[in-house]
Amino acid sequence: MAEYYNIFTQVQVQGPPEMGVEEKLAPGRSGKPGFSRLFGYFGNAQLGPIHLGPWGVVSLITGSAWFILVGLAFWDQAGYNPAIFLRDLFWFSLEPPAPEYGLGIPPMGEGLGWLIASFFLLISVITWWIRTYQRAVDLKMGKHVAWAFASAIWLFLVLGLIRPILMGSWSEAVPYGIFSHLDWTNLFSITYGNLFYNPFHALSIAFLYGSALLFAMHGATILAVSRFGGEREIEQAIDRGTASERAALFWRWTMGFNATMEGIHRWAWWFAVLTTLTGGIGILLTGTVVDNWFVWAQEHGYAPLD
Ligand code: 07D
Ligand code: 07D
Repeated sequence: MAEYYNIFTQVQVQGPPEMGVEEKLAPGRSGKPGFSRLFGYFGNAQLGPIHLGPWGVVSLITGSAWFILVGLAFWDQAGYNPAIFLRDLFWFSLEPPAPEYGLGIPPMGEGLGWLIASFFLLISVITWWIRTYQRAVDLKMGKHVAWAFASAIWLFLVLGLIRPILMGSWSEAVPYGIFSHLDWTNLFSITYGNLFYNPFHALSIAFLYGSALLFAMHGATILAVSRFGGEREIEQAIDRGTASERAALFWRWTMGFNATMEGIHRWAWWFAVLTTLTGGIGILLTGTVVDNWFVWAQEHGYAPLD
């Protein structure tokens, strides 16, 4: 029977809460640890304690300020009617200032709300990044999570800060709304002559699709050898057991090539990171260097002339 205690059927052993490494490495942890069997099915059953720290506090406060400002704008658009607020929630939008304001300060109701909310979102995202970096420093870890997150932040900054500044107008930035940000995305593509002819958009898509494929392959492979202890990947990376031997053989026999227990995580990291890294380059070039991607593609032999 023991062989069937794999990651699907693990017994949720529960002892005293695991407090982690020494207290001095994570000062200011808050919350009394609790346990949830349901959470145990999805991940670890223990909840908390959580490290807040000054950066965490700033991030949560400014993130909430952004969220509340957007919510208040929506509430205003709903005419302070809760039924309409719920009905039209996905269609409300907090819009950036109109083009005539350039990078100036617009009056309230004409984009000032968007500008203030954006300021808070910027602080929130940056301080959350510092938090990921600082937690890794304190735990003497590599900074891989922070640098991967930085790649997503790069695209976020290009979309909402760097490109609007280069274009000389906040009106270039993305509105805060569920469907309005999709409309913005669509309009952006149309305005600049079809984003499909932007090779960086194509690269970003290839890395996005590649990330999904790699994640599926890796997740499936580890699950498939979990009965041999495959989910203890890191031990298997330095001391290959039968699980990683079989996982490697599976792929070598299937497609002639196999990653290694360590290397597969580098593949995954780079594919995910390159999605937003190439994407950010593509957006940065749009309207600044290239006005029409279809025309650009024709001129560069990327699209047929007729
Ligand atoms: C699953 C991790 C959890 C995160 C989630 C997102 C908010 C926003 C809204 C206050 C994978 C939480 C969302 C806090 C609250 C308000 C008004 C991550 C997971 C669940 N988009 N986008 C979504 C953002 C851009 C595009 C969904 C953010 C670009 C398309 C969600 C940003 C362009 C589609 C969302 C951002 C673009 C979406 C699901 C920032 C080009 C969809 C996201 C800050 C890249 C999909 C209705 C998800 C959808 C969707 C959030 C930027 C295109 C609301 C925060 C400008 C085509 N986007 N997006 O699961 O269903 O991410 O939209 O840059 O089809 Mg978007
Ligand atoms: C947005 C990184 C920033 C997010 C951060 C998160 C919070 C929430 C709350 C946890 C997503 C902050 C989080 C604040 C915290 C909680 C609760 C990552 C972001 C920091 N496209 N397209 C891409 C495809 C078309 C367009 C990328 C496919 C059309 C524009 C991706 C198709 C038009 C932009 C991609 C397609 C168009 C993109 C995004 C198909 C519209 C971008 C990668 C099959 C009609 C973005 C270079 C990503 C980009 C982008 C895929 C079609 C427009 C690969 C598959 C032609 C304007 N598109 N697209 O990871 O980088 O985003 O482009 O048709 O800006 Mg596209």
